[in-house]
Amino acid sequence: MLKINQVISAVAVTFLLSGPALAHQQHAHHQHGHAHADEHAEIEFVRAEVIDVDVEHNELVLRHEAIEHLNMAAMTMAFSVADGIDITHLSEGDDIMVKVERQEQDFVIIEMDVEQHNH
Ligand SMILES: [Cu+2]
Repeated sequence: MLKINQVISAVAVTFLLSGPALAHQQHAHHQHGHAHADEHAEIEFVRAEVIDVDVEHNELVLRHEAIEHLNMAAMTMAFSVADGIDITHLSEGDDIMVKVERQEQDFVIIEMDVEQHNH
């Protein structure tokens, strides 16, 4: 049985860890709204973390947040990268912003923004 102060500190730690993420989601939600959540929804930037870089096949494995216009929940998956986007400078753990477009059975990164470099 946990003592009450242990419970309180566990809650406090959870809040501290999730605070910035929650703040970002709320911010993103304001930008998206629901007015554009139809089949013609514009492609929005989504935040993603680089899990793996495959320069040879021009592919990225990303842990991405929910992608509204694709009706896709947050997950880790592989993406093709459009010609003209340079992924050679990316490495595991980088935070990036991407615009993803569905092309037939493929999900393609058509725009990319690198948020920060740790190297
Ligand atoms: Cu996905």
